[in-house]
Amino acid sequence: MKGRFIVLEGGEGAGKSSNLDALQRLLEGRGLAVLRTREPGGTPLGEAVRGLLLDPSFAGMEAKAELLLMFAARAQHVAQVIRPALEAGVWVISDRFTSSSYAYQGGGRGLPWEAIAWLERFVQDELRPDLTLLLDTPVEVGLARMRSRGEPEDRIEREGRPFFERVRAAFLAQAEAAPARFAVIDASLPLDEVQAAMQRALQPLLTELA
Ligand code: T5A
Repeated sequence: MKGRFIVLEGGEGAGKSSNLDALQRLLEGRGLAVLRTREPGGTPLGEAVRGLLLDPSFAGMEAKAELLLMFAARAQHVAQVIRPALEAGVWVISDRFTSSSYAYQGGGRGLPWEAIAWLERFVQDELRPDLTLLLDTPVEVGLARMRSRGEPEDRIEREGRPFFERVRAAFLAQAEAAPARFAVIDASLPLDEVQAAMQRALQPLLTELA
């Protein structure tokens, strides 16, 4: 049986990193082989591209260049890591995927959705996540959490609040358009409640295994 492809999405500081361990433990506890990966990144080439994308010294990066770099990293990630793992029956958990391109480059930067949809088909063919867990918080909550970590901001984190409001709206619009493939989780709740909601959202996929 093929593996399943699960993506964790959300705005800055929504808590993806904080919840990935719990998600991995939950799946491994069911006896599943799990591969954890991230975007942009996930391969040596993708991680090098991530460095370019997040480097604050490229402050003037064109939105179209940003979009194409995201998909360049994704093309390598899909071919080298995600597809082979799924074919081998491994469950893949990715910290971000193409929904982030629609949210950040589409919603945030205002690039046309048709261009992103074309790149999605070109790079992924029929590959789409089985389930996207969208960790949703009010923008001010996410930004306050992000800043409380005290780490230097990367190029994208330096954007202003209106940008992140557009990103949030674009994530929610995707979830509304495809409710069977998205679960929107209130990530402003305490971590144990967020993780319980993630577990409930995964139940239909886990039930298929029984
Ligand atoms: N990008 C990516 C695009 O523009 N287009 C694309 O196509 C793709 C794939 C990647 C950047 O690239 C952009 C989006 C991003 O800007 P990233 O590292 O994946 O960067 O994304 P970030 O959102 O920057 O990830 P972070 O690690 O900063 O945030 P997380 O993982 O969402 O948040 P986390 O878990 O580190 O939590 C932040 C803080 O909040 C606390 C944590 O302890 C931590 O201190 N916290 C909570 N506190 C209380 N209650 C909770 N429920 C909490 N959850 C977390």
